[in-house]
Amino acid sequence: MNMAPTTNKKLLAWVDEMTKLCTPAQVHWCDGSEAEYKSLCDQMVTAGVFTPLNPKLKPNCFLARSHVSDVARVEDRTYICAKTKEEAGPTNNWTEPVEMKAKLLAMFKGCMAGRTLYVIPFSMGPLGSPVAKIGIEITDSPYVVVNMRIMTRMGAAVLKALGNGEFVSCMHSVGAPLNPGQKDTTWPCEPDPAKKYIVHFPDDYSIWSYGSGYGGNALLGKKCFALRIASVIARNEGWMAEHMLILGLTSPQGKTHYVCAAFPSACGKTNLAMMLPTLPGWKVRCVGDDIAWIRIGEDGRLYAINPEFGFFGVAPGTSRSSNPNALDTLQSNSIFTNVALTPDGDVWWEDMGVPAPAKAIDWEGKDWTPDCGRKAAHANARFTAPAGQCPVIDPEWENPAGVPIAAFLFGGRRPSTIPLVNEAFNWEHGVFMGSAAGSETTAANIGQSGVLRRDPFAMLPFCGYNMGDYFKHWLSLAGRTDRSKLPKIFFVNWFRKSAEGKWLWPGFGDNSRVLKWICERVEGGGKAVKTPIGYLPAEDAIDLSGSMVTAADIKELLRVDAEGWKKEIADIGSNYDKFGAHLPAAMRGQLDELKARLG
Ligand code: SAT
Ligand code: MN
Repeated sequence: MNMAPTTNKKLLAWVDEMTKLCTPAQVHWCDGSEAEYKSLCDQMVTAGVFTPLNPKLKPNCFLARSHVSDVARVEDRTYICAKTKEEAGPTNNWTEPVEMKAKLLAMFKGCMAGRTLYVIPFSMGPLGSPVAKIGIEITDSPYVVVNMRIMTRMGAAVLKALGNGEFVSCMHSVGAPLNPGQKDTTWPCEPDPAKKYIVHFPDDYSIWSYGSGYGGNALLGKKCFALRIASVIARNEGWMAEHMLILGLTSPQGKTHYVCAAFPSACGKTNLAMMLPTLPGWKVRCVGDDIAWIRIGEDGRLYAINPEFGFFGVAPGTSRSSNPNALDTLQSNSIFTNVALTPDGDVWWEDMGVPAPAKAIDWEGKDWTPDCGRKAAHANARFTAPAGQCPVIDPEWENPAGVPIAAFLFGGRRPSTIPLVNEAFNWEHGVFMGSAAGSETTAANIGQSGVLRRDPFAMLPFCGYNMGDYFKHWLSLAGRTDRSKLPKIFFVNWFRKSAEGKWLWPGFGDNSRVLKWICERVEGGGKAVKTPIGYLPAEDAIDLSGSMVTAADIKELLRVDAEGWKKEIADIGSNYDKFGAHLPAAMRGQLDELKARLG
């Protein structure tokens, strides 16, 4: 046990209480140093948890394989334990908090036997930024410690910044105590899905996660803190915690606009965030790929920071053609989970854009060949990579004040009805667009493929309170600043198909063509036509120079499909019904006005 490097009474008392509850063999306060990282990685290599990759190909990189029962975030085991079910709202699981606390205390009792309890001080946001917030995660997983060091600013400097201040307490255990003499498994966890719990207490800003060691279930700074708990803090304090990428787009003339975009999972957020534009002379720079914390600045504009320090990206599908900058980011100092291992000690996954190796070890640790009928990597295999290694990381990405936001984008995977890009008439109409967002499910989602799932603001799994009240919070921004300073709002859809089922839009780097029009609109230019659904680009307004998109395709991409919209309106309306009295009247009003405009 190392000495507690803090005099924060609340923190000392909490760590003491949790140590007594979980009865670990030892306690380790993480200092966040390189030496500590190395020693934990070495320890996991010795234990067989980590496989070091070939240092010539992937220096300082490791591969981990999770238990087959522990491969993704588990939404059905995720709870928002507000005082009442109504406060949690219709889109969240809820249990009465006193009852849930009792259940958790029983589960955590003795749960770290034979293991080390690690105390991880971390900052979401640049250290010392007035916008940043500090969390302390307690975990019994060294895998979590090393991932947290990549994903957050972590260690001794955070404790110093914390002083005697407040922190969000994040309690985590893999839920696999070790009896004396018992041999550990390479991925300890609670294999019974019904015994995993990811629990949030919005009233005391605390998180308890039990039974899983994977991703957002275990790296508690990300979805649990920076979205679910932060959305509650943001509502209470008058700012916003959003599931959005942040990118800077620079024109050939050198003018930069920052854009925040919210898309449900499997819509290419990481790809857009670090895109290589096909339009000559245009540059995209990445501030963040997943989460934005947004505040009103002194000048009345909205400013965003990326609270994270790394990328936790989906590996399958990441290739030279889909996202060359992500591939360059993960070449060193990265952790890979549930991808395949090649004979030369490199990693491989499906749709990596390089030929499959003749043989490999798959994500379950089994021998694999291209014709064996199984996928080599799990569909939700991930890389954890330092954001600072991204070749197009924005020079302002660690600016403690954030970057000024010119536009918000909402989007989803929508094969029909929704046009390529649609600009809201005003703030309220834009909030309506966000509330109506949805995406067709893919094989990467759990459940049936090809059904439309409404995912307002891409926050369905991440809003820490009643989503109807969250819509209200968005609307309230208009009353907190000069309306003319608010970002313009757009709805985009890269996934529209023709009647014959062919993709109409190339996507990826060609999305820069849409971003260019958005920047023109922000600057007061860009040709647009007023339609019943919003301002659409005039037919020749999108720069298609050098692209394969035909005149007929762009016409179809920008067509108002009145019949489709009637169905859309009915579906949005029935989704609204579930919010009852919590749905702001302005949202139903927007829906009625849209209906009236369509005639
Ligand atoms: O596993 S995470 O929740 O961190 C990421 C995701 O689900 O997109
Ligand atoms: Mn996400």
